[in-house]
Amino acid sequence: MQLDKSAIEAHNEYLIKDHERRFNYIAAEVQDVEALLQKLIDFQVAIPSWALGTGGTRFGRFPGGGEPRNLEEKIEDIGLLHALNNSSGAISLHIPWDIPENATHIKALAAQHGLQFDAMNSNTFQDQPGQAFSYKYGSMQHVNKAVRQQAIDHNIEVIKYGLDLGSTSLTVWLSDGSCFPGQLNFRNAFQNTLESLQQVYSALPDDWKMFVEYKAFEPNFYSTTVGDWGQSLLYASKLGSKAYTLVDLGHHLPNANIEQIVALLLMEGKLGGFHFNDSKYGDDDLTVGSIKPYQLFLIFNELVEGMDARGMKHATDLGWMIDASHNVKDPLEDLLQSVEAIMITYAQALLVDRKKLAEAQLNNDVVTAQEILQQAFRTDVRALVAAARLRSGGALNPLAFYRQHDIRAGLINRRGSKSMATGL
Ligand code: PSV
Ligand code: MN
Ligand code: MN
Repeated sequence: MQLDKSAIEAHNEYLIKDHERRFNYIAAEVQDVEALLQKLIDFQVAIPSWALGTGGTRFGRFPGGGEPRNLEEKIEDIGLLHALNNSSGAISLHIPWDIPENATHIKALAAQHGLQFDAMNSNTFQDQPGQAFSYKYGSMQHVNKAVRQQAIDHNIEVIKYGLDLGSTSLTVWLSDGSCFPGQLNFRNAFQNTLESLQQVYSALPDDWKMFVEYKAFEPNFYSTTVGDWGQSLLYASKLGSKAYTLVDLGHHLPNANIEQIVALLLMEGKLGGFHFNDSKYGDDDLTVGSIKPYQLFLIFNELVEGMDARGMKHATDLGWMIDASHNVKDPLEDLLQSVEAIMITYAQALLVDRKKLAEAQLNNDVVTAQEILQQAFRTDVRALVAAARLRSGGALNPLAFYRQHDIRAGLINRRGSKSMATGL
């Protein structure tokens, strides 16, 4: 299904007067509104192929119907999001949840929807049918070399799938670790993991990046072998210049200062990928910006500042992806909300008066520094984000469009009320 462009135009026409009034008000406040709009237009966030169905917990899953039944339908769903917001122009695949059997066909289909292939994700945290060895006690850290080799081979296979699709990065998230004290020799687990990652790294094409994603806990609850940014940075540094740390917002211990972590990783040139979500307790994978919007702003503030300091392009020099799960919401509505939250927060971070902030810092003027940040955070930038969407052919209000056109009902009609997408 492709969205009818004339329906989007009609929607925009209906909302345009109200939009222009709000846009003119905020545009007058912004220094270089054209430059800001262009940055918003350029910014794209990848959607993971596993986030298009309802997520579950170990207590259950409650699918709402019309979920994509295969990779083609997942691409179609992301195409729909992208047609509405023009900011979701990439898809990230998890192997073997979504195997592109016919890469040429899948690539062409994605291109029809204006989508590129973002990072490829490997999976050595679940056992697959027919697999020779179990990952129960880890994969790349495993005491048995044959298990480690199986995990290495899988990652190399994932790179091959990615090459066929035009992807240029591999994200490795390992659930390796231990559940009880004494279970692991920490140093051996680290060394085995490093050696395994080195094997994968040596199969990485020259123009590819490898992202090492860390996570403090779950599914292991005593130790995790890539448990924090220190460990990830150690691996990435030892691996070489194509290896980077990936920050997933939900993967920290409570109250971690993620904005400081981001600043230092950028300073070291070792921040490569970013997974957006929000959380109250752990790796909750909730809608971006739904729980701690000010924290998200502070993180974006460091991202913009740090990337500018290194001359990095905001839109392309980091791998941006949403990594959220939807237990009670329509996944597509939730993803629209997440993308909107990202764009709003990015726009607010672009509004920070960096010259004045630097002056305040040099003068130890704590109050002014806080005022500058909060001034940007408290600015209603929604009309700026909508204007960027309008210019690139999207809908002024994607969520309202989605509801007015009863898109979920159409999907249920075609795919059935019992369809279940693959993923966690
Ligand atoms: C692990 O919690 C994680 O954040 C990794 O990125 C996985 O690939 C993804 O979630 C699976 O949902
Ligand atoms: Mn993640
Ligand atoms: Mn996670």
